[in-house]
Amino acid sequence: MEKKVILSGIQATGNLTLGNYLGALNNWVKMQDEYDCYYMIADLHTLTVRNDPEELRKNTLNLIALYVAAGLDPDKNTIFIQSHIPAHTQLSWILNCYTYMGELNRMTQFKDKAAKHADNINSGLFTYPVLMASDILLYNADLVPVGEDQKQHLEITRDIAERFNSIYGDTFKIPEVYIGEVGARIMGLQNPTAKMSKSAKDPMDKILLTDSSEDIRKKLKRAVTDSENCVRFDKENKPGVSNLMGIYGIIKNKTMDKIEEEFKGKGYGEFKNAVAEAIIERLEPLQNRYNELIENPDKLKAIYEKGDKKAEEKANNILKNVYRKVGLIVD
Ligand code: ATP
Ligand code: LTN
Repeated sequence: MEKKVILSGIQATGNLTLGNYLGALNNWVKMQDEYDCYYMIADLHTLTVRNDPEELRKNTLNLIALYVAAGLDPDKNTIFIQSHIPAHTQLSWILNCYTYMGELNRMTQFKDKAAKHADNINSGLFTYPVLMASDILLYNADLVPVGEDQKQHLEITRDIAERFNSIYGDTFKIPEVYIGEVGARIMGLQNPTAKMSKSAKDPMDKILLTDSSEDIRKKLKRAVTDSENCVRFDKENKPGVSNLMGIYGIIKNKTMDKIEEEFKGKGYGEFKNAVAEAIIERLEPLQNRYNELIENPDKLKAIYEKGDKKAEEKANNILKNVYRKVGLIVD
């Protein structure tokens, strides 16, 4: 039987956080044997906010290194760069013509980003979900593993695909969102009611995958908790502690009950230390592999070139079919 197809991606907006790792990458790694996986660097999506061009190029390569360092085997997965496959922007134009302004207006990511970048509410930011739908539909993806925050974008992708299919007959596979059981939403350390985000301005709010052990300890020490001094899971009233428990639980594979038991009668100081050490232990092998790869740009290039080639072939076939269906002349 043919393997089911997975596609996902991450924007090249900066160094990845523990949230990206636990919510996305860590789940991808678990899927690489069972599925035919396509993982891209969403560099075109990154352009929806202002970037320094050199930074963007650097972040794109760093991200490829992080994918591999986190455990994605380039021989098993198709790792590629979105902008290298013209079919993404080509399909995006077509799908724009099948997407309503009203639908895009409801996207919470658009509202959030528009509020954050009030001086640059560009139309790319508005049509971001249409490009994302193109990314997914070009590969006939069955499953799209993402964090909770991307669920709405998957819903609009399905709506666009269904609309297109109902006009032109079966064309696109309708993808399912896959949200991992754990790590779906890691919150900020300083503001535990908002998700940890790699583009957050406050460095204390996020743990980067490349942070040193000292930095991780420092950030955990300063993480916002509450005055109860009791390790108890209660997302509503104790968002800070609950978030740290969530992180610890994923890394140590422990339930919230088990963690409460482990830290019964112990204060936040001891608990935070344990969380910091767990993170450090998990990230160490990843960082070693990352440091090795980043010194070797030729190897990174070979990885994405191989991925680009495979991705392009598949995407072009689907794009051609769409061109034909809507009435464009194809050879
Ligand atoms: P930005 O700050 O640039 O918006 P981000 O940190 O939100 O970036 P994205 O590139 O938007 O990251 O997302 C990459 C992947 O990581 C997506 O699958 C997203 O759902 C997931 N993700 C991002 N932040 C978190 C988080 N705090 N918890 C769990 N998953 C997350
Ligand atoms: N918007 C996504 C990144 C992304 C993506 C995709 C994820 C772009 N294209 C296709 C899954 C499938 C995000 O995580 N912020």
